[in-house]
Amino acid sequence: MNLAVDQDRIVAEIEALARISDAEPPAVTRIVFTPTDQEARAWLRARCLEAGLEVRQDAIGNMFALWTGADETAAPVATGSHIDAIPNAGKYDGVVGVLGGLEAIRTLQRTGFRPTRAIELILFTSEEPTRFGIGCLGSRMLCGTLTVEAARGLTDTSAQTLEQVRQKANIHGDLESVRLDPGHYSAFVELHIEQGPLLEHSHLPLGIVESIAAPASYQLIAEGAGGHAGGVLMAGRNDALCAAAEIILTVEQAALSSGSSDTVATVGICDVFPGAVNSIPSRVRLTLDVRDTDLPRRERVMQIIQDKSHDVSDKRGVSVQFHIVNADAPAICSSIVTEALVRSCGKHNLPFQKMVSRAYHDSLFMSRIAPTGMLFIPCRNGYSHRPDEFASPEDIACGTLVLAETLRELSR
Ligand code: HGY
Ligand code: MN
Ligand code: MN
Repeated sequence: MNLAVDQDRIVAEIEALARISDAEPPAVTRIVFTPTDQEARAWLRARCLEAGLEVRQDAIGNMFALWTGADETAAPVATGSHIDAIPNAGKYDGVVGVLGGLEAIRTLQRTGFRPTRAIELILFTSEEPTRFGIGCLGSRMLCGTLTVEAARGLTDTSAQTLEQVRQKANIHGDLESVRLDPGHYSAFVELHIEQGPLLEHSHLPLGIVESIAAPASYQLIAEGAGGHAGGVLMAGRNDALCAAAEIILTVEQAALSSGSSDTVATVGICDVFPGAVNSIPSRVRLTLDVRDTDLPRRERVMQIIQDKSHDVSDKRGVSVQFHIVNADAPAICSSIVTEALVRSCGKHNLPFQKMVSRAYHDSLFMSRIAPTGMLFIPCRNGYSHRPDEFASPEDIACGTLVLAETLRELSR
């Protein structure tokens, strides 16, 4: 039976969710476990209950909405993404995968289809690193790459522990119960905006992801003597910010000279202490985000950055300490899922291209416990993590249609 996505409804729901935000429209800010995030979760829960799904939440706040299958012994097939948003972001990152997954389920329901395997929609907790400094907190715990002990050691930007934040957000349960075994799901598929310009440049509506680049992030602390901006002559300074500035340019140069455009490196945060106009910076905190599709190449770039940072440290008499936050392997998508996506595109005569995901996603970690694939739709100018992030209703509906078709095949 033909599948017909309700394009108007999914667009209206994306707009409704975007209004649950701590930023002035068109920007969206929705930091995990804030009252706004809780309100958005409650809104989504209501939509899932309306669709007749069984909703539960685990001890780290991952939310699961289950459409039971005819064979309750069969491992479900899952889809999903995130709704948390970094400050001053757009309304589509993550949301397209959650609301697209819900609409894909409703589209199948409207045809009278009954899955053999259950289909489960997952809302992952804290895909963005904004609050706890590490991305994909919920999916890392689901697949076990983040241990309960390591999770308990996390603190947020206001120095609250994960436990304190969880309690305030009224999320309970034993964190040990979050982890799912390999085989818990038969497959996982995530619909997401590309967050890059390639599909738009190719004038294609769909991208089938073959691999997800390997992300690593570090905190870098530079410490010098500081002192009075007037009284300390230039020759005697150990200016932590000047050292950090040299290191930031080293980061850029190391990525540019890696030999591949697949290497990217970014210093996204620079905190200066004491931050006074007439005081020499004595302490600087930088965050470093380095990614590559090739793990050994990423490691080589990191080594160059660390070696050159220590040269700057020696030259300037400023101590430099690296603290690793995460260093993950890339993910190779499963042919079980990518071939089902190809067949689904074929059924609807929709063109696509195979591609790499340069952003990380919860799929990076779901691939550790289930055959995983991703389906991209274009976003205008490739913009994301910006208020002018945009995906067209037609592209969202097209991605949702192929997702529905793929879930139909994988749940048979
Ligand atoms: O940073 C990322 O790749 C993702 O958008 N959190
Ligand atoms: Mn994002
Ligand atoms: Mn995302």
